Amino acid sequence: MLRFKDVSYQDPALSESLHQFSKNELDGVLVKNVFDTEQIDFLLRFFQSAKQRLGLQGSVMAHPPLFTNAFQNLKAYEEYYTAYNEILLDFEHKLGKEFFAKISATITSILKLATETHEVISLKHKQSGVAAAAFTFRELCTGEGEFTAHYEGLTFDFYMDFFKLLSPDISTHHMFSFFTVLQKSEEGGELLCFDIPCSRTTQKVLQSNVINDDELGVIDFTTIASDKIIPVQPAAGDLFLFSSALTWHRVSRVTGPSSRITFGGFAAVDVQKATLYTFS
Ligand SMILES: O=C(O)CCC(=O)C(=O)O
Repeated sequence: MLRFKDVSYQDPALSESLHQFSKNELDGVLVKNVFDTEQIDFLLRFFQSAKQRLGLQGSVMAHPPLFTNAFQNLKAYEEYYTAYNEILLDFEHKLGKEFFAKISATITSILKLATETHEVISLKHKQSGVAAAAFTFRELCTGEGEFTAHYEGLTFDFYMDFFKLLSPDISTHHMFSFFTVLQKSEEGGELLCFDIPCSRTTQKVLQSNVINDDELGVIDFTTIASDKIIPVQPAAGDLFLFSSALTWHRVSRVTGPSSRITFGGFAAVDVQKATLYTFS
């Protein structure tokens, strides 16, 4: 059974919960009330204006230029994502140093406690030296926006060539996701985690939300028994971190009038477990 825990950012039990996460005694921690309304509004306004400046429409997902460097067939997206990523990397200046430093320090202090590392660095591309944005915005628009069932371990095995281009070596088994909700949709856009083993080598994605597992057979994540589903319902300003490399999850299609907007990224420890690397 997946082990998730809720804890308030102000609660002295926060460090203990994050310590348990670092020891794999918890699979996820929902940290309540990390960011206040002013910070959330600021991030939202920043994202909306960046989107407008880039002429982006519809749902937006993270995609660092690192991906476009690694794969020729993604060349068509290069301009789009390079511009998007530049804005993210430049975001410290755009938001104001102090403001950014506070948000970044809050997230990194949580990530450090969650991994028992002392340093947090952005992953870099080996040849180009381009750093991945530590955080990104993701918007799921109504009617089309969703994340189909996946776990990052499967995705990262698929993109192994991409990870070889990164410096230094990170442990993709121990990577995790973190995000804060900036805007919820009135309906849909729910994060659903599944109590289904992640066998990594025995699973094939047949179509969106349907996989074939050598041991478990065909699984349709849209019709799965409710006792295998753990819905996670972060409110705006909460930060959720979970071991996404080894947890099946999906975000249901957004159907309410408002889009769902989150701010977060991925984190992984290097093979020596000394440094934490963030990327998005
Ligand atoms: O809700 C989000 O922004 C992302 C959820 C997710 O699929 C992930 O972090 O891996």
